[in-house]
Amino acid sequence: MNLKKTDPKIYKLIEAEKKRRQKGIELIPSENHVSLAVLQALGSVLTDKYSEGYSGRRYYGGQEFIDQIENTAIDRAKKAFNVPYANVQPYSGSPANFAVYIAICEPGDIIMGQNLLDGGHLSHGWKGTISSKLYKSVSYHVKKDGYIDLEEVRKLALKNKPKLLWCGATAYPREFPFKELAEIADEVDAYFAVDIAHIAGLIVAGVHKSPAKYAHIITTTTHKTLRGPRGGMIMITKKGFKKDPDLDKKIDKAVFPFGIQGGPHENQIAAIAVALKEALRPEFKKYGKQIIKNAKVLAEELIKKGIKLVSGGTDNHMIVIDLTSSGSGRGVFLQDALDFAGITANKNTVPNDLSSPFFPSGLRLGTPAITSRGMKQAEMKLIAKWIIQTIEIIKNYQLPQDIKKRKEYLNNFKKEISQNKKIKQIRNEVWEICKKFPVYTDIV
Ligand code: DSN
Repeated sequence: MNLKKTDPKIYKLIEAEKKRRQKGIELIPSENHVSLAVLQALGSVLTDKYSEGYSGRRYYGGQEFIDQIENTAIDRAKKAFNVPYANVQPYSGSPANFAVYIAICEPGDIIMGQNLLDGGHLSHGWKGTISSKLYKSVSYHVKKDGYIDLEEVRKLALKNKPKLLWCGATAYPREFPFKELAEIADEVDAYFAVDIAHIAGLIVAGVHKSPAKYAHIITTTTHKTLRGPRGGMIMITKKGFKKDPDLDKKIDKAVFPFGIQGGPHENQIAAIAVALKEALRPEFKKYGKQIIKNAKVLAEELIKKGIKLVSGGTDNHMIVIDLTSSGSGRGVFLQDALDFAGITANKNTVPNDLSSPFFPSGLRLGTPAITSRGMKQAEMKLIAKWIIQTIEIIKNYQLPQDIKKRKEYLNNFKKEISQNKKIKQIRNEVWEICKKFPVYTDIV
């Protein structure tokens, strides 16, 4: 029985989601549209298989083909990122990062990462998360200009002597200073782990520098610029093995059986293998270049109209709009209004945000998904125009100071915006453009 007959409710919802994507513009920088080949591998019978353990040393029988699939994914990851070791089993990025902690830290050890409000990731020690409860977390920040404050990183590292220094972020639009951070980590004998989740595809495409020479450990998700299925990987560099020849055993064990998860999802691993094959093709270099070209044009167009961007622009696939000049906590209005206009983006904190991550003062945009659809500079100019028009439409809405009043205020805002003529017009214009750029959403 196919899905349509077995479960019409879920079938219809999936179809509705496909339509939403086809009719709208996806600007969430951590999302992408995978190829049909990736979808086929992900939706394959491999989902049935239990394969706890590693190739050649599993706890279940029937691994003849699974081992070959996982080995292929590992070989391609090693080639793509120029590293001698890869573990492709982590379910996603946060679990991968957690396996790194388990492998090299003891509870109570000091870790350092980029502050969340400055673009850093939750799993790099943000307060309240398990990474800050089990380890003593010290956060570093960006400077007024939006670039990582290397002087502060060095001061904090010398003072705190961390066991682990993270580089990597969820909202950092500039190239990461791998070399400089590695020098600081080396100075205090810390492990230097680089989380390349956002930029993995850009690194493979050769349009962002690689951390392979500088880091000991590299973690990543596989579904952002790399354009694979949701998933995670942990890699060890030559430098990592020099620091700790047992690092591979420690990482393997931290993933399974002593750490973060049980059986690997081999359908996901097969789909990662397919995505890596695609990323190793020459066309992917063009794709990476176009992602950045598109982001730069989008940023320039916004700046021309007086929109403030964190760090004043972008070097990668991402742009962070800073709305603080018109009041704090306004990212939520822009995200919701754009949603009604058929443009999906996500609210995000900006450095020194006086509001909270749930009501942040910024909005994050990214070009990986629209570039996969084939959109180029001309479309970026249109998208910038629509965003600027939407910013104008929401300009008089302000978040109530009283938190209890926010829900009702936002509900009213959404009601009004959904009826706004200009927003409806943008939605129609978005749909007209989207028709020219179909998204692959069917498994053949
Ligand atoms: N949630 C991811 C992102 O959007 O960047 C990171 O975990």
